[in-house]
Amino acid sequence: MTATVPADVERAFTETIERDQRVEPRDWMPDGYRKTMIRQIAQHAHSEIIGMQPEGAWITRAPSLRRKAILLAKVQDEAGHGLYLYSAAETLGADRGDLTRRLIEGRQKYSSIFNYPTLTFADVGVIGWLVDGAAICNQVPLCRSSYGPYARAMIRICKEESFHQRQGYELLMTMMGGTGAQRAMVQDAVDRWWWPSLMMFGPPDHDSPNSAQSMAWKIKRHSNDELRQRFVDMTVPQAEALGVTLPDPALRWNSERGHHDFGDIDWVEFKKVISGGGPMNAERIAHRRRADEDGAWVREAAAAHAAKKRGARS
Ligand code: FAQ
Repeated sequence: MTATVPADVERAFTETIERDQRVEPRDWMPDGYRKTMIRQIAQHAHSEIIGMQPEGAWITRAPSLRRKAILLAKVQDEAGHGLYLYSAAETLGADRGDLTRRLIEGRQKYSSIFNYPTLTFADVGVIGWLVDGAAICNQVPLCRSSYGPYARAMIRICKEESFHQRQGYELLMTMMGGTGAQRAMVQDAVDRWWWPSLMMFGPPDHDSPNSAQSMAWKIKRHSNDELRQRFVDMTVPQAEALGVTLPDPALRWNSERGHHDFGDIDWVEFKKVISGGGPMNAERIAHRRRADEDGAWVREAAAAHAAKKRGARS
């Protein structure tokens, strides 16, 4: 297909990227670029939708009306992010129903982080602090991603993620000012979520097959390891202020590098989780499949209503 593309059309795409301008849905783009964007945006959308489950499990058990209202708003925001992102994928010619089918059938990925259980209410705070914190680190540069609809969706998403992170930190601050049992609950949640949060940034640069091309197309602006390092450097002082210990004996400031050194990530665990073998993968997908089946009548009714309206107009 690319062979039949006139040279000036292909050049226009290359120049758009070189000049740091945005590629828009109407523009010609290489098949590989379109495929990569659909893959990344779909995985991101699926992550937001599956990502509603770990915290959603605590809505009915939130310890106060205030905490329930905050959590409900956060989980609703995640649904909204999923919807913007599916819309962005549709501008590339993807079909939303098809993307959902691929997710449910295990043919498309979602973030590894959502395959861990939320055992106590402290997990809600730690997800806000660490998981949304990692998401912000990864997504702020995506506001300058070369595909226009994705970059614009990211601007709004990042503003909301920033609120999410603060609510998590505030919840943890409150718990750390509480009883010994509450402080222990926070430390236990930090111990369980720290390493999975570092895995969110993806495999190490030497084992990241998509990075080189995505960086050349300015879809990604920084490598997986660069963003992971940025997250560690940002989080260490926050942990100190909170009074928790990050579960890594190798974590220390390296004045020569001007960064924190940290221990080895368990990439075997990461690979297991992203291939469907994490602690909660089966449950997350089963839940999503049930929601899809339960919603089938709504989609059918909406389609019948739209067809009726079209008929009335003609
Ligand atoms: N989990 O070559 P690379 C959120 C896959 S935030 C699962 O490095 P790439 C907010 C990767 O897809 C979470 N799979 O890939 C929230 C590829 O597989 P494929 C979502 C992973 O794309 C907070 C293979 O490994 N954020 O939801 C992961 O260049 C709280 C090789 O990797 C985004 O999606 C992983 N962690 O870089 C919601 C951000 N890492 O497709 C609720 C946008 C890698 O070749 C509560 N995405 N893989 O079979 C990105 O920035 C990039 O796609 C990366 C991966 C950095 C995630």
